[in-house]
Amino acid sequence: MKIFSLCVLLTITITATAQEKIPLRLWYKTPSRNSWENALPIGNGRLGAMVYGNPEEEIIQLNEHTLWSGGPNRNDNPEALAMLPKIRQLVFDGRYKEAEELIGKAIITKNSHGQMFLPVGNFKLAFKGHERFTKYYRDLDIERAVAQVSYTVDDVNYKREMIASLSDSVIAVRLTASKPGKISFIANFSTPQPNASVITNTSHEIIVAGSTIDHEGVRGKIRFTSISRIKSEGGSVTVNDSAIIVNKANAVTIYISVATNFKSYQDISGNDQTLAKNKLDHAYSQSFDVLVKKHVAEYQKYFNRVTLDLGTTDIAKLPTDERLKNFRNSNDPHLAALYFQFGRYLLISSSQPGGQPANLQGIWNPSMRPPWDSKYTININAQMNYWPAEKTNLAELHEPFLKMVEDLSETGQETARGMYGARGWVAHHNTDIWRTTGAVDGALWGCWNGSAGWMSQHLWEHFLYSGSKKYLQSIYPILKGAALFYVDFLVKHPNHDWLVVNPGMSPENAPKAHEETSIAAGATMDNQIVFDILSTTIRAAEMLNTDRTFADTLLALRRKLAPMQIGQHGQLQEWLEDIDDPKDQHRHISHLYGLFPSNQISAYRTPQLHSAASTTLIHRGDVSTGWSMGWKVNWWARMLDGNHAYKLIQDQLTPVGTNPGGGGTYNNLFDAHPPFQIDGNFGCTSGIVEMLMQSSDGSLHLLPALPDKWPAGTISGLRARGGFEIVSMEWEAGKIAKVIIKARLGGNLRLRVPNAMKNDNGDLLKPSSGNNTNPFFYVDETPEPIISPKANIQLLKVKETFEYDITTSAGKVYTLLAK
Ligand code: FUC
Repeated sequence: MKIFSLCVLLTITITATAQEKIPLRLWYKTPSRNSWENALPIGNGRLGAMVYGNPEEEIIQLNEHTLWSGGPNRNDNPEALAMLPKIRQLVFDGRYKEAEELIGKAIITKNSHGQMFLPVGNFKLAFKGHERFTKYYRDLDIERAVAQVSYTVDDVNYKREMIASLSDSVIAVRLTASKPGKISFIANFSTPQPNASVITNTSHEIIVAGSTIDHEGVRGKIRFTSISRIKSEGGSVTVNDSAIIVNKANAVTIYISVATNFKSYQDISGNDQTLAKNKLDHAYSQSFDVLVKKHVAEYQKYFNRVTLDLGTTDIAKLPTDERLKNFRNSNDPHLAALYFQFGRYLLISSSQPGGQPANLQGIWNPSMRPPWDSKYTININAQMNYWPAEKTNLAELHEPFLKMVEDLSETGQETARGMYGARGWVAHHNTDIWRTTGAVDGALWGCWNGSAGWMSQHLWEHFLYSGSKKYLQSIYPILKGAALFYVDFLVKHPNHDWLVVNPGMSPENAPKAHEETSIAAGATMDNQIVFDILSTTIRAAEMLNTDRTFADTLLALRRKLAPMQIGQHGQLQEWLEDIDDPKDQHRHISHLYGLFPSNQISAYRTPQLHSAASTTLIHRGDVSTGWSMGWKVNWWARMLDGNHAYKLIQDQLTPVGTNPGGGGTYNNLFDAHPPFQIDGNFGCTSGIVEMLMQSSDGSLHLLPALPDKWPAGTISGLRARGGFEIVSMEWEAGKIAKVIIKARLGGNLRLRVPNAMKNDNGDLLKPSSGNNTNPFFYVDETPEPIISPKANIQLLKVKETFEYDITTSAGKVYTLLAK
């Protein structure tokens, strides 16, 4: 009897430890000091702030989403049109160096190479004597989107809480102490903006106002105003020329607002002063507690839609920086879940409807000369930011990006016409808040013109997830414009019967055989993107029952595109010619666009291409820049190889500086290119979904790439194409125990699972047969690849799965259990 009770007791204790809920927090035992990459990000899509948490000097580094250098401008190069035939001929003749030179003169802009996203400045609070702190703690609670700092000085416990209010458009800071009259500090504001002034007033305000800088010949036309106002409870508040001095207060609340005159890429007629004041007054009339309550409710409306539990081990009790250091060599599945949710936190904080899309740094940049201008690189990075949006149930937050695509479809028409004599619209490899669509940086990067085709897929995906025909109707002209460009721009290759993009490129990679230039005709990624935008437009026209003749034109064009090719090493060819170097480890593996985010390469439908993609991935290696590793998590998930995908998560969740020659992660869990670039965060969040659920290959596929490290877990709230929502899914020993799926739109649910399932009433499920009748799961057939006679293709072993067809009705919920 005694032995029995001991056993019971032991079991209970072990289970209790295992199930102890570790909150989703980034927390540390040390302040950030002067390291921006240790500070913690808060944001509401309009305002971003980095909180340093230093006891003796708090720094709140501020950003506003529309504070950019320059003003409305265009950067097309009008010389392109006349030179286009010559450039094309040089490329077809293999005279790449000469082509590159001419492109540098005639296609690359002579105006702005893109404007910069800039900081407002640093709001600082100096606390005399607080360098003698003990019991230090700071965190970012991503379940509530609140940052907190606490410590003790001379037996007084001090606390700071900070939010970037999603409901009230201000940054709010609350200072409290365990004893009355103990809060004394000096507040000031320093701005790196040369055309701004800082003043204080007797309303206990610090006002920063000015205009942004000129850059690359474009006049700085953004005007901005920031007002920080201090509300003190007890004590005294005095003001001098540059600072506000609070003495012996019981508690203090600080409200910070920022506004600019930016209304749209072509309208800067807003009144920054009035806007900043109105926002501030509105927030100031509310207590900090009320603001927090409203903010948390608004935040959780998004955040709580998805939960992920991959299990918890004891290491999860350590501070975040220590967990990061240990991740590679420990078993910390909770950190992977935290990192996944941090990606969602970052999207909620940096991308809100009506605002600007998350840029290379989201909404967090302290520098007047940020890396790559902290703008939008649209040959991968900006798209990657939005990969998690639909599938992690944050579809509304896709809006700023989709709106940017709409803007570009307007500005890019003039670029298409003026530079290439083509209808429709085009954009090159970068854009900025002014929605410039010219070619920048230099021929090696800037001459790539595939972003319109790629970005348009985001609009299409937004439709596939929501099923709204009204939305499809509204975006059809944008899809059509991106396709129309290719109707006019594709040219016949002199040695093949194919229509190709010329000049084009496989972004940023410059093979020896092309004289170490990146210029190409018919690069695989270009072909894949054209295939997608033509297919999407054809499909959209069909679904809207419109434009049949145009769709037929596109269909005829599509037949003339070059198919994918498998080269001599068994690799997916990056270019039209079989010139890949198996030792090439370039960070861009653009031709795998066809594997992810596109679905032209599939384990089930195109096994030879799938094998070639795997060879390419192996040649290119794992460790690379942060975003490249983030993409690789998604690719390995599409290879259905969970363990390799997990290996990439390990490589990514490695402290920056530890991966020789590659990226990693900073202590604040920001992705390191290096330097900080947010795309890797979003890419990895998307990749974790792709490991647990995919819906791009004709079915809803659950646990397609589960690593051995995550044998058991639960997830709720993911969204799939066709309006299906995983209400919850539980798996054990790598098999699905139970899944509940909501069919928002109804229709056939084709389910692919690793183990046999049954209905919760015990009924057997119908095995799948024929094509999936659900229109949102329609997949265009990938043309047969051309295979080099030298290629030795080893088809990959694909794990057995079970596939069912379940007829669903709109709004109904379906529960399935392991058989
Ligand atoms: C592309 C990449 C770089 C970097 C930059 C912002 O040019 O090749 O690695 O991510 O964008």
